[in-house]
Amino acid sequence: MIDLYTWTTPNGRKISIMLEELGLEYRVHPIDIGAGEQHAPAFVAISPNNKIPAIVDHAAPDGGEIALFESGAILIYLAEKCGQLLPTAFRPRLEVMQWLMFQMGNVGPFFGQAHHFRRFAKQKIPYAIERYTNEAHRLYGVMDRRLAEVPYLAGDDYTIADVATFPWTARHEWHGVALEDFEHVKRWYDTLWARPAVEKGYNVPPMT
Ligand SMILES: N[C@@H](CCC(=O)N[C@@H](CS)C(=O)NCC(=O)O)C(=O)O
Repeated sequence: MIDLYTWTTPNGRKISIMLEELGLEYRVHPIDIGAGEQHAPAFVAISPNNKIPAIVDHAAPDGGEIALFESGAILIYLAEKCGQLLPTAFRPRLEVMQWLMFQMGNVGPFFGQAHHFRRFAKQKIPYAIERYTNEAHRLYGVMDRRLAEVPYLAGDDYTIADVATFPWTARHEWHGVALEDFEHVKRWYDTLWARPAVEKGYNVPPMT
């Protein structure tokens, strides 16, 4: 059994989608980050950066219990635990790693800033809105060129690089991007939505 600490945000949804893909049993613990629950000492003991997602796996491959934070690390852990969605061969594995790191270092942080300045900041700062909206468009261009060549971000197969990136693109309206302007991303996006595990995992925890 895996305990999943999560909220209705892209980083949280990566892990519920992954758990659904793998068919692992998990218990959901909603951490309401709008209400400050990420700062509770019991949660910080599991996730020292006080952010969701985090997991506790009570049956780690070494026989012990393991707590993990950082969505990229959690995806790699779950993929390795189950031997799925992350190839072991040298070059295919590196393809996945580079597109996963592209998500972790670019897509997540820059789309997140775009959401903050476009939707949540009380003061609307044109410079910040333009900077992060432009960067979001540039990143869709990178993905579109890649997906013009291959069906999935890391190549021929669906991997954790796709699992990590999908929930961010599902918020395309929030970062001011029209998917129709990026036809290859749109094709990939529609393919992923058609996966039952993606649809199920995306709705964890349910919106209230
Ligand atoms: N790099 C981290 C980022 C996690 C993250 O930013 N989580 C957000 C929600 S999507 C959060 O918990 N924010 C609460 C806060 O910053 O106080 C990951 O990928 O796990």
